[in-house]
Amino acid sequence: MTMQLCFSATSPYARKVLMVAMEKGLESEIKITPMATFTTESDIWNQNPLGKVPVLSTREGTILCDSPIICEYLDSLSEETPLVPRSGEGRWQASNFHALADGIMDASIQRTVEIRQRPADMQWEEWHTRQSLKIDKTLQVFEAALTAGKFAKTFGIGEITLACALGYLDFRYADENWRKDCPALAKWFEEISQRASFIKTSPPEGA
Ligand SMILES: N[C@@H](CCC(=O)N[C@@H](CS)C(=O)NCC(=O)O)C(=O)O
Repeated sequence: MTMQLCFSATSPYARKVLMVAMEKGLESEIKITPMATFTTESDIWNQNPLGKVPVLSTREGTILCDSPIICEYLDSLSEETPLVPRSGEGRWQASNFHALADGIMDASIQRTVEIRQRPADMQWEEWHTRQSLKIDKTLQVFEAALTAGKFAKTFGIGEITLACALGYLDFRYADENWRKDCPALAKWFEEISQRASFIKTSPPEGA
């Protein structure tokens, strides 16, 4: 059965899933269906009771609703280019990097929702500060891990997710310049940004 991906071009989680599909050579098996989010009118509610993208309808027709589980499913479809080592310490390292980079996305999305959905006179400054603290602290963890040579030699799930999280910071918060305190990460990101899967999934400018 053709897989179907409920997608939003501005969602870093959806971008991660599509990048995973591309890195695994599965792109041609997936029909991409754009979905509106943050509205009760959207068809996304018929796919996911949480009203969020991404959602994947699998080869078997099972509906998967959260990006980590979708990535795990796609990775399981072939032994080629495994995105998570199948066993050993590397497995937990990769999964932890995945969770931390997802956390950068979570904190960034919290800020974006606050800024874009909530009236200007109801903005809660402390909330932005708290989310920014999470982002800054996690970026420093990645900066230290990269400097200590702890990134995977291949482009694994942790690296893909981090690339999407940094891409999202550039997309929504370019003026805050995350690069200033993360020189190693900035250099790594410049190289990673040349990958076809990253270029092809860039969010549309001005969206
Ligand atoms: N934990 C989820 C998060 C997905 C998520 O928050 N998606 C956002 C778009 S970036 C969304 O659809 N939000 C709509 C809503 O919260 O109503 C995942 O990893 O897939």
